[in-house]
Amino acid sequence: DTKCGILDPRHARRRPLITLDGLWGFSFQDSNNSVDAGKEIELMPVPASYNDISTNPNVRDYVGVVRYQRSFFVPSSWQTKRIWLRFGSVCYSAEVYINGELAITHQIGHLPFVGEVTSLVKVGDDNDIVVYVDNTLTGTSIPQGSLETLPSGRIKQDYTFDFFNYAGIDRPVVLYATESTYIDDITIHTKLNGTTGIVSYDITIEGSVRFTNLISIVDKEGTEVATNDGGGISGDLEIPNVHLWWPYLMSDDPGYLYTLKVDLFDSDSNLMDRYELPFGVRELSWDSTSFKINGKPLYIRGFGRHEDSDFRGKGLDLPLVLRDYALIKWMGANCYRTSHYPYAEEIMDLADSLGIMIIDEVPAVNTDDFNDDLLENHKRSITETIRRDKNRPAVVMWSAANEPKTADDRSEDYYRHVIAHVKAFDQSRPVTIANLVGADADHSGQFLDILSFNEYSAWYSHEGDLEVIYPDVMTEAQSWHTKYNKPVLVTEYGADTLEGFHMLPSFVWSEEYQSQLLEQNFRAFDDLRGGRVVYWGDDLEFRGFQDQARRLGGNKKGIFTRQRQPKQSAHHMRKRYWAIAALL
Ligand code: GCB
Repeated sequence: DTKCGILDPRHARRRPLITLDGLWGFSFQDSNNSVDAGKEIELMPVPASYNDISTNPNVRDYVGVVRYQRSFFVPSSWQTKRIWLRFGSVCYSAEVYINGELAITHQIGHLPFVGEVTSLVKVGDDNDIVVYVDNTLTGTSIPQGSLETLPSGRIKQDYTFDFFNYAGIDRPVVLYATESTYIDDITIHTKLNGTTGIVSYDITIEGSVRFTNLISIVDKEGTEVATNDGGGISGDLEIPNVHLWWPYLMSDDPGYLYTLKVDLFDSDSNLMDRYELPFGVRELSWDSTSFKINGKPLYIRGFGRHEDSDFRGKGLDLPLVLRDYALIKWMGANCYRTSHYPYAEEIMDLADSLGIMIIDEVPAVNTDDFNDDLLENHKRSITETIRRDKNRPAVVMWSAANEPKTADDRSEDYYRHVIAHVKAFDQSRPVTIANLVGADADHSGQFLDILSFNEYSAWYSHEGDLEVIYPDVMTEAQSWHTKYNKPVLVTEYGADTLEGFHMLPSFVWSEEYQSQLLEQNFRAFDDLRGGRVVYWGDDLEFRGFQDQARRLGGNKKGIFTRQRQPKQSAHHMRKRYWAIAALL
């Protein structure tokens, strides 16, 4: 149900919560596909993708339904409460059974979902949970894929994007309890009036108990700075001399967060629910040549990234999350795009508090058809991404798709609907699409606020000819700007590079070639700057799939290895990012 809220229960202060992370029982359900995946692996960690845990290629490449199972105890103190089950994400679709009864279904990976299970669980007793997870991608799933039957009879999943289709219960699973009446959703918007921050809030309460509520804002030190004195579930609060939310290196105290506290009382003044929403006060604006935060032009120093690592695939791994932020700060970067799906809430929380801006991309990568079912799913992926991330100060832009086929005439109507859907939820942030087609052929730019393009000059065309980069990038950026008169962002560029492979004069795949390729791009970015173009670069090595003979174990364009160590190019880009930060 996308009408209800998806508040993270970990920010609720009166809700008991039980984590269901740990080892679950695991089995393959489709014998025709599993070949002899069979009993290879009978336990599976949650959170994690299941593909790389075993040594069996049939486990890695399995297509179809797998079964996760475990038991859990619900304490008797939950007797009078409503009980909820929440998944941070399951790739791709999930059917959840509690004590043998269907409790929740959900499709589309990388997004949280929740369902009420009060009537299904036995309180004060052991319970059984089974989750069927299907990784099959189809012509209408987001992202899309298709199935192929090989001569051996094995069914193979094909898709056109280049990162491995990891599957499983990739993010934490929690069971939590509320009273019968509880805070279901909170939406806030912030703006500035001189030095005063204006926080508009809109709160949804579910349940039938008569309630009163109290809303207040506390600063980082815990001091109350505004309160609504007990009235109303929507309105404005003012913070005089507001401490603004700034990106990393744009202030001495980046990522400043206040907390919106919502208290819900019954008619006897008993506290029924309390939610503490961290938020930042900042205002975004954009025109035909620039993108500003709190009135200051932004120069985006960033990356495209992936949730991707050895063994875990896309499974949440907190040491890795912190390592990635350490690298981002070391680089002097201030932003990344969640290429090509929304990242875990734990990752997003840190972006908010560290001041790392996010271009939040929905999972629509390489959509290449324009049917109605696909459009509905695409819109739902947007609804669910915005529902989850709408209050985050770090999210400064929505990316509605990566490399869609926007040269196709039918894409015009399709993207008119997609972008209108984003705008119906949120007009405070600009919307972009990371495009691959040239400006001349494109049909999407008319609906966007910021134009983004991916370019692989001297890699997918003119391999080895570094001198083509400067004119290519200049022409491409200028033609986007000329056609639509909007700011332009370079969302991807790069060259696959084998760590430790050196060659002079430089040669494709060498560390020297990657550094020189960046250098040529930087030249173009500098000449394009003049307020008109903001840009960013490419990212991390990640695991691909084996259709790609030109890849070595995956995509190697990262300036960091998959083990999160820098290549020569990272030092190079770092110098530039710190130099740019110092100019501002
Ligand atoms: C792209 C895609 C990205 C790929 C990259 C590449 O344009 O957006 O997902 O990884 O190209 O390296 O081919």
